[in-house]
Amino acid sequence: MSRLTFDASNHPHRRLNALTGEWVLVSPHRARRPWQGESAPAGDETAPSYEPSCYLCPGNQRANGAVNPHYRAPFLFANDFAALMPDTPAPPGDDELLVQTAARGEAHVLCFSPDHSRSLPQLSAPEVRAVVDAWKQISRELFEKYAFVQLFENKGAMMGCSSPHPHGQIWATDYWPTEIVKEDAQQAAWLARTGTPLLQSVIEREDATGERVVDSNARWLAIVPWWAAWPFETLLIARDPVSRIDQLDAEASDLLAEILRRLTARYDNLFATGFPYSMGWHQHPAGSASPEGWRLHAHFYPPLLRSATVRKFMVGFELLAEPQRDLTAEQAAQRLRDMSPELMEELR
Ligand code: H2U
Ligand code: ZN
Repeated sequence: MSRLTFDASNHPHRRLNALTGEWVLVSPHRARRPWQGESAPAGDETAPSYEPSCYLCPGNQRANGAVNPHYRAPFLFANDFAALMPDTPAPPGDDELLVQTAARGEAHVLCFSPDHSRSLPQLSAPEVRAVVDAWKQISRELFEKYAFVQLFENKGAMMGCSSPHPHGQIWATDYWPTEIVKEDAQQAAWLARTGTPLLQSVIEREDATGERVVDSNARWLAIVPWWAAWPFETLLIARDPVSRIDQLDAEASDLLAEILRRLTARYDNLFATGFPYSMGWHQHPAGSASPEGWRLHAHFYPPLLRSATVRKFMVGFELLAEPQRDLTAEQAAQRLRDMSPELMEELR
């Protein structure tokens, strides 16, 4: 028999990810383990603005021999090693055990800036706005042909990113990828049950308590979601009823650039390093039965836990059973909120 009352910052519990329907185990008492608190810079010596051996810098030759133009704004090109092709034949689909299906699409690379050394928090507001505009345009074009468009950025060697030159990728598919299938079903069910889009309900709740808010402006809300699995995972949600990035008006686009700079600066400031992550946009897939249930949002999944070099591994129980975290979402949000939204001097 237990006479203890539940304390979310002390007692193990599970939280439901409302967007995917999956659970995460939270073990906050483990965060009380002694913490050596190292936050030494990872020794990123300042990169040059132009790197002769970089595949992505202006004027340089790529791995397949193509030469980049001397671009001065975001530069988009078709991925030379695309994971998807527009015209692959369908495999035979008649085996009930070894099941396969066609996968067609396109992959592109978007260099955020000609400058090899400056990523989102180092770019000016107009430069980040230019990235937003490039995302809007390529997304609109690809959704004319494909069922889903994934805009994303892998940042940092720790995330398997192959080049430090600031860039993102765009993959379009003629099918709904797994995460999108889950989010579509969850958002449709919430709208049907409550009459409100799921992420609108999240915004209202998070604005009211502020506990998990990291940053906010008139058009955007950045939170550590209730169900975060990665230590400093965040969710950036549009306040407007939009479900595709190309629906953002000029002011929402400017304020997106602003909050992206502030959020990524907080990340970099946290461990005084170029903070690695995978981030990407979720938009309503073509053919969704419930596009009104969708709300445009971006996920940031950063691996770092305690310092520029100490990362969280999703292994053991996490890999075999379900994701687990020590730090609560509220504690992580507090840490990020306490960081300056202006990049620290030595990282500029
Ligand atoms: P990452 O940084 O996440 O590794 O992605 C870089 C992408 O750039 C990767 O998909 C492509 C790779 O195929 N690429 C080219 O298309 N051409 C090149 O010359 C180098 C890299
Ligand atoms: Zn470069």
